[in-house]
Amino acid sequence: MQIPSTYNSSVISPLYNCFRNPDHLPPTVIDLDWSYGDKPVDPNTQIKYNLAIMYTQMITQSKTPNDFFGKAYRAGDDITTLDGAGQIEQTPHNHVHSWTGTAVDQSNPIDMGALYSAARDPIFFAHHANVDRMWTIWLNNLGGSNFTDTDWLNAYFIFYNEEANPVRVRVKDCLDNTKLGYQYEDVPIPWLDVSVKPKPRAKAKTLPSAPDPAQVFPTTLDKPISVIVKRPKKSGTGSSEEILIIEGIEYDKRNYVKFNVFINEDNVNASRPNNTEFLGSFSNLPHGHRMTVKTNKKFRISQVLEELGARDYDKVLVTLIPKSSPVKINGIKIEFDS
Ligand SMILES: [Cu+2]
Repeated sequence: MQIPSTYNSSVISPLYNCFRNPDHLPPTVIDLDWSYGDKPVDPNTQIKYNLAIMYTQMITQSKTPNDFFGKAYRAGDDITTLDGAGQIEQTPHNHVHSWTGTAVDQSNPIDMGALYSAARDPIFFAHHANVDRMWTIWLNNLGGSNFTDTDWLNAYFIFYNEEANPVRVRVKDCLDNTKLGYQYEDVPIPWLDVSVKPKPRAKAKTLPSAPDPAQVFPTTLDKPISVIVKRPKKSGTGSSEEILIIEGIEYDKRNYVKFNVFINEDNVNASRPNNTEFLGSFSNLPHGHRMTVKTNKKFRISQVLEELGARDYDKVLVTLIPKSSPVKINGIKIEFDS
């Protein structure tokens, strides 16, 4: 879980890039939910956290293609009000970018830490190939399925072939990697093992008092915020899977944005990424142009509440911890999965 040595030798490797965070060169172990300013932990502990993060993101939080990939984004859609990026795009994808990039100038990144400059670093291609590999693992090992939406299947991109002629390649022609002539090495995948799954830090707590979301939002997340959110009552035959929705997260796309989210955690400082109370994070990698966007972040919480011994609670405590410049947030609610 570190930058492979072949990417790190300026003498022998064209894969070397000088614009990487000097504190994150080998043998430093990557932090898959890294925030600017995070203090390093010992390598074995970091590996334990990373395995727990992968279990959460790939198994607990990614039940459908929309969970994994994010909501549909069609030509003509208003991109300033998106309904949410995919779980994997956020964590680990975004954090591998920002962890690898240099921390020299957060407001003007020229490296893996920003969307517009990431592909200047050769390690970008290994990173994205690995995200593709996560998709294949999700399909083959975790019962995932591809989208059937024809807008997605027929979407196309123009590439140049080996004779330098442009060719149109459709998404539906790229879904089976064996047809593309490659397969991933059959290596152990330790995060598939249930033993790495996050464990509750403390079970069945008495929740501290905190305001109702309506008393707090809309607000700017410039300090930790805790609210008590009512759970919906089940009626009818629809899904009983509850989704925590952080609504109307508003920020400028040029900015690095991150905040962490905890559920039923009365002592956030004691919580670690391998605790069930840590739901995950919201993040944005800086883009090149100014654009104010509004989006939502969703977490599946039914299984989490069960594991926290809170199945029968009628309310949950949600805590947001800012890890970047402030964002505006419009509200927090819980709905059944639609
Ligand atoms: Cu990327």
